[in-house]
Amino acid sequence: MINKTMQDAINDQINRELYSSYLYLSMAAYFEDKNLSGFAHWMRVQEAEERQHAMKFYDFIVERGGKVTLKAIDAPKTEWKSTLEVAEEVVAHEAFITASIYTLYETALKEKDYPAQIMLQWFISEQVEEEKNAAEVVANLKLIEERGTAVLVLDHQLAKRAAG
Ligand code: OFO
Repeated sequence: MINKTMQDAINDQINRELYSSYLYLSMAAYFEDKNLSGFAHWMRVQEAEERQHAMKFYDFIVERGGKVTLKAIDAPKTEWKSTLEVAEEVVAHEAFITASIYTLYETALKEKDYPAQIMLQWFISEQVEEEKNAAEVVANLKLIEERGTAVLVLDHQLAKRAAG
């Protein structure tokens, strides 16, 4: 059975994952409004992944005989200055999530919660991928300095990204 310290920490992480989902959905809405459907698609894929992350944590608590407690999700930002600013915010947010996963892992070590350590290893690997993907978009955007047609080429490329 999961102990209270670990349960509370994971419940907080569920909230962070759901906030991530909400933030990325807000970014998708920003891009839809700018008619950048490829970027919007990228954010929709990210948004769905974050809900899956939240559910992985949710299921883990349930499987370990604990109680999921949902908390209020903060309202996300709705406006950004540019496409680059959004992408940079995704990178910063993923770095924040990575730090929170590491803190959870440290708690799992301290609490000698071995199943939580195994479960969190999946997230540690996933974060490497998430940070890399977001950093690539920032690098591409910087490269083309947001010049009209080049942004559209990148938009087209992102539109092909498969879910999962
Ligand atoms: Fe984007 O990361 Fe969740 O965990």
